[in-house]
Amino acid sequence: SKLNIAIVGATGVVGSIMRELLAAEREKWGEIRLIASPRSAGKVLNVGDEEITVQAMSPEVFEGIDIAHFDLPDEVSAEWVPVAAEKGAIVIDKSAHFRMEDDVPLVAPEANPEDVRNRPRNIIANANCTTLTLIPSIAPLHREFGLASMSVASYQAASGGGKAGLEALYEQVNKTTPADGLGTKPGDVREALGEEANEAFGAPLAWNVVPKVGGWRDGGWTSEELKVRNESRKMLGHPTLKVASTCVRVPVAIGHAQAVHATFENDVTVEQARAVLEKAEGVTVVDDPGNNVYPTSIDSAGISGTQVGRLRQSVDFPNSLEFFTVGDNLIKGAAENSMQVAELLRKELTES
Ligand code: 2RA
Repeated sequence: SKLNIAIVGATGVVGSIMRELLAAEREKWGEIRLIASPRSAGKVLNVGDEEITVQAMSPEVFEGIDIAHFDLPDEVSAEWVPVAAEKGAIVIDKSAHFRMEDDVPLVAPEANPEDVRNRPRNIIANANCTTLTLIPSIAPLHREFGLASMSVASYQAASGGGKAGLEALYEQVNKTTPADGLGTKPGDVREALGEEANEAFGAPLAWNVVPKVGGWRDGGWTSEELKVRNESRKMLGHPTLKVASTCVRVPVAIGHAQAVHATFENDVTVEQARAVLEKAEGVTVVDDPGNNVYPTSIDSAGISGTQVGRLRQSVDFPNSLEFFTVGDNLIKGAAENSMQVAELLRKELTES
């Protein structure tokens, strides 16, 4: 029989994409239950044509649910994910809380689909959006050529900060339009936007590029930079992978981009790498630079999977490649990966 699904955090920006993705494959699933904080309970939301009333979070609301997709702040997931699992649901959790725990698999189908089966706590974690938009290209290259190290610089969209982040960017852009001459003198953008423009991203994002994503950690690192390192190591099954990362917020609505320098154990040519990427799941090669064809953030918005281009042989480093990759941070970076993990579970539980 069909599996019953819960979307927990149904009213958020990722929750609304989850509802769209579910509507597109509605026939695969049983009941769909929408769950959110008591504040949102009673709202009616659509999954396709179906109108579903949002229910408040409680232990009982998970009765009869087979798979629960969670998209909640870390501390709320920490409390409620074990409750849902206790009630018998397999939880796919998008928060950072469980990701690095040894008895919780961290799964992207392009890297380690087999790990879904190893879930002693009935919890499967979904990685951070920056890691998830990198994995579809780096994982197949690692399988083929053996990744030794990577250096990653990210260019992350405002919607990584949820609805509030996106609204903050629009507000700042609207407040600085027309912008003739703005951003050409020290302090002019800060003055135009006022102190409150520091709240969402630590510095104004309109007309700016901000080298801080997430919270500060020891040694001057940000939480986001450490996630790229630690989560990549775990999903690639490569605990000694050398990773350098710098995470940066850019004034873009949707689409996390990354410039990657990757060094492999084995020889690799651009032609070989391109052949691997062209066959890889979740990757579209967009790489015809002479015709201005390369991945850009705006072209990734609303699109499944990731795009890769600007593929080059490193000039000064042996066995190394440079490339640029972009993916919709709300789709492959969150909702789509969660749905792909659910699909692995559906096949395991209903087709074996
Ligand atoms: C961001 N990675 O882009 C975060 C969201 N999980 O802010």
